[in-house]
Amino acid sequence: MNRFKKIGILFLLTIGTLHAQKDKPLNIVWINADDLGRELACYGEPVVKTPHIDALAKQGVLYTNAYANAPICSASRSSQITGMYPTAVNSLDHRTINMTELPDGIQPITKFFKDAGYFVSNGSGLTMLKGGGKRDYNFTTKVNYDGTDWDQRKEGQPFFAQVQIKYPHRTFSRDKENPVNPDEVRLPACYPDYPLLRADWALYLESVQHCDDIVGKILQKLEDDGLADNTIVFFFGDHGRPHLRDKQFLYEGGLQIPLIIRWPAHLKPNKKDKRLVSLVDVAATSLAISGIKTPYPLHGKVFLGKNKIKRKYVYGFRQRAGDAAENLRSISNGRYKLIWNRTYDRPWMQLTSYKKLQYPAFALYHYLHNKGELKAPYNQFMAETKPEFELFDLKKDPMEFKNLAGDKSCKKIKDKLFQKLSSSLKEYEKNMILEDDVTIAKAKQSSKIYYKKAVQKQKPGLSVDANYEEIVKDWEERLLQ
Ligand SMILES: [Ca+2]
Repeated sequence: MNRFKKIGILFLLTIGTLHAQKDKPLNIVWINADDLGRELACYGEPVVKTPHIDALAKQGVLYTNAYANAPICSASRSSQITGMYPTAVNSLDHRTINMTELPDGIQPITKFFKDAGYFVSNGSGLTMLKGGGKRDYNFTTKVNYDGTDWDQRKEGQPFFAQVQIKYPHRTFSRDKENPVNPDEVRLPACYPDYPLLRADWALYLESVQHCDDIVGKILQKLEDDGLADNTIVFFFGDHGRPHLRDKQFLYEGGLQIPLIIRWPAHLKPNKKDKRLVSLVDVAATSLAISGIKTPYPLHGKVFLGKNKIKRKYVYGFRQRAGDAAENLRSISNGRYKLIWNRTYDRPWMQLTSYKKLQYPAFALYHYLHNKGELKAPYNQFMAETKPEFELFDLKKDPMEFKNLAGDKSCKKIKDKLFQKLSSSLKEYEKNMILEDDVTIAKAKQSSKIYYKKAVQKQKPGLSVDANYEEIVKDWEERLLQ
């Protein structure tokens, strides 16, 4: 064989190998941070130190308009793992009491990955995938994972791996190496400036820094395992930040999430993407870019790859959270948001034992309000009832304080959003079983027991019957020393 022929064969062999590598399925990793809002340096948050997540954003695309569709763990996670809205899988009530199987033949997306030959895992970031990760699904259908760590797969097997990070979920953890000074934080404008709230916010940011540490370790593991180049990483929060008017509510702080995607050699690095993305889309997109089809259409929309579609609206869903039974829905086109408070007869600040225990702001608002000292516009949140509709111009009023629902000049947009929301809900809510009074009473009773036990354990010295003034004092002793 002459020299040129040899080189020619070698060239063809090389091309062949490259081609085979290109066609090999890519691995998918979801890094899911519990209760993480967009309070990261790469999203413009001052003071907080998040070098690993910032580096990921530089290597990938940062989504500036990504939203969860339920502002609470279990409902959001049930939606993430099915690619369906939480109402469609009867999973909207937090830790649903009367759990059902997934309806209409709906399956967790893990099944479709497994059927396609993927190793499917769910590991805890805190234990570097040695232990199982948080599930928190509100349905009885089993979600079968093959393991906790991609190391456990067969040689050459592609994987769909979830990494669950318990930070920054409350109870917050101090970061002794990089403490955040409460005097230097930028409190969101939807909260009044009180030392207690600054201290709580600083602790939140320190917990975000713990989250960043773990993200760094997981990305390093991918690198060390030689997998960084053929793995698509999705990093996101399971819903918005764990603060008073945020988590559990359909305001921006409850639904806004960070979303960063690194897809080597496909997505141009260090870019921002302004498109509306819903967290339910991550499932549909992960399957589509892996070439996996589902036997029924998912509610999530594909936003990457050749079959991507533009999403015009994002939806928000809220039902019972602990003792607080609600029925709230929202729709947003990115500029205007309509919230439909179907349970308008009750206050926003009805008792949530979890918030009473964990959120200094819950006690502080009640305490200040009782004294007539909670100022406008913050005191709106203490009203005895809600309006049935709230319409906000997110550009002019990002803190959502000025309700435009009764404004004549906004009638057209309000009607348009309501029409779209109510027609969409006919489809999305058809499998939602509303809890009856007996079930809600059961939830209230168990929340009461939870509060009693937790106070005795976490706050010795504080009476279970302590009033809001006493609870605030207790928080001040804990946080303002
Ligand atoms: Ca959560």
